[in-house]
Amino acid sequence: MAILDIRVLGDPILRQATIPVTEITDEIQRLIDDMFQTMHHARGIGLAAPQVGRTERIAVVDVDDNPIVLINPEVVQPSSGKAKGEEGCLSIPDIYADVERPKDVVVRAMDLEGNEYEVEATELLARCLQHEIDHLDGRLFLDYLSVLKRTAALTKWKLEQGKYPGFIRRTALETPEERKRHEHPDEEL
Ligand code: K1U
Ligand code: ZN
Repeated sequence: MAILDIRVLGDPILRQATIPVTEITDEIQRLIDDMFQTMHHARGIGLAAPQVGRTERIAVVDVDDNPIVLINPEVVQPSSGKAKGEEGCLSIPDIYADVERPKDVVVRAMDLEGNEYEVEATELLARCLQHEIDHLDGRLFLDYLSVLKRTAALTKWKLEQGKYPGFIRRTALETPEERKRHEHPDEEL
């Protein structure tokens, strides 16, 4: 398994629609394993393939220790009731905002064995599933903000983005220990 680099705001791949998966190969299974490891390492509750530079329609989520694989997911039933809640994004580090979305959703997707399933979700899981499916359609939570709030978020992001040359967040090297191990692989910590 591997911790993958995460693409950040400004990388065009985050604005591209993804391509449905037609065959669940060993390579796709490895990608999904790596996505779980990357998401957990980054302390996220979801991760979509474009965030790790891939174009497949795949996402993973893990809310309340309930890991879910989503291959070719679609929201099939959004509730008419809406809810506002705070969102962050592993591709826009340190920027948070309240986003209004359908409160509950039914999502249809395929699992690792290629079996179709539906998940009925409420609260944080519903929000996270919608956030990840948005990534697969090239949408980001910033797109839902008022002009004023989006401008404020983008102004803050301009101050942050220099930390991510080439729009790459090297998640595996975010702690001083990880950086030291990378720079001096033969030294004991
Ligand atoms: O797709 C992503 O960028 C992951 C994102 C998912 C998400 C968080 C909050 C609401 C909706 C979707 C994150 O995990 S960002 C990390 C984070 O801010 C967070 C972690 C745990 C609970 C709440 C937020
Ligand atoms: Zn995100």
